Amino acid sequence: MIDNTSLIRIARQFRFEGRVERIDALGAGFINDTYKVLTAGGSPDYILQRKNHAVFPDVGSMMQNIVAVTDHLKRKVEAAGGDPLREVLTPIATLDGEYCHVDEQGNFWAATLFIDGSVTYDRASTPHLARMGGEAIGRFQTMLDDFDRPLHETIKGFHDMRHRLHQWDASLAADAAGRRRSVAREIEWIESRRDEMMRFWQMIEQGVIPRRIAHNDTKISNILFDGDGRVLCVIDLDTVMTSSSLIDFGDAIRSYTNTAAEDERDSGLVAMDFSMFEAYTEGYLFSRGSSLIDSETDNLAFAARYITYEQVLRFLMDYIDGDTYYKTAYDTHNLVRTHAQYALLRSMEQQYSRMQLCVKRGVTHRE
Ligand code: GN1
Ligand code: MG
Repeated sequence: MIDNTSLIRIARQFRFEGRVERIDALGAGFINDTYKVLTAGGSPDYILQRKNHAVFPDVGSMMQNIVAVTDHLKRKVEAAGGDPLREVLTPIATLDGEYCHVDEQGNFWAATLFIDGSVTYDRASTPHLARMGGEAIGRFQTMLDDFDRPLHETIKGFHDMRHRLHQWDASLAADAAGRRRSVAREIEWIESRRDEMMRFWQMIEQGVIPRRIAHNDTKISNILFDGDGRVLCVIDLDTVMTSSSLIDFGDAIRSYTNTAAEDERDSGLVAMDFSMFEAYTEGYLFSRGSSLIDSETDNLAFAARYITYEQVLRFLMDYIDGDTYYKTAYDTHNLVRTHAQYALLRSMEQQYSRMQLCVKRGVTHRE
């Protein structure tokens, strides 16, 4: 925990308007630590974030990505008559004109403008919210279609199954926390699906599914909504990189459709809510359908299984490694997450033909 005096000292390193009055811890991210900086009088408030340097080896490059992408998005929003300060994240520079401050302990800090009147959700409470979320990610991707500067790879092989399975094999071999034997059944969940998951990734490697710029972490809590359930702004741009549009769709489905929390202990409560799937798909195809090629729409439904499988793998791998990546609140937290995420994957597998039909209907509808 960082004490308030240190936080205020760090906040002073940024070009904030107004005097800092209070700093509150915020949000429940799995990776970074997030704070809200409240300023006196009518000055804007800010978000201050300690970026996880163990997860992001080059925070400077990551901030370069974020500045370049938000510049581009702001131009698009402005051209469309929108409000770039509310509809796009605004990174705030440090007194030195950088976008990242390194404190005495070697922690990396970055700041953005706080967007007033915004609400976040951990789960989609209504299909309307899911539809709006789908539309927003579709718009986000479309605005980045003509972004033509190279982006740094902030996390190597983030959604690359070949890379993930390499890491997985190494984790099993190392068995760093001595937990491997206790999770033989769970390991089998991963092993038995290796081939089908690699087949999907190979389509991206071979260019059958085109590489495009994507957000890569589209869970619902990374979207700011207004009080009426409309999307204000897509946040958490740490992983904006080249991957595939399908990855964003899949990761959103993984989160919007879950009937329970990501760490629900009773995995019997976890399932994919089909009405949320339908609504998200409808919204996404509404704003994105006309930009996608057939190989993308054909594999959209599978992308949800792909990303959910990847998430089972990542939670289980972190448990086997001894909880070195995700924040955990108790000893078996990553194992509980593994079980809950696996229940979601099973539910998707059971509803897969319906999911495919729904995408097909949506696509035909748009033509
Ligand atoms: C992490 O940082 P946060 O909470 O937005 C993770 C995602 C996972 C997610 C699981 C950089 O997201 O990939 O899907 O947790 N981000 C990173 O909830 O690893
Ligand atoms: Mg994140």
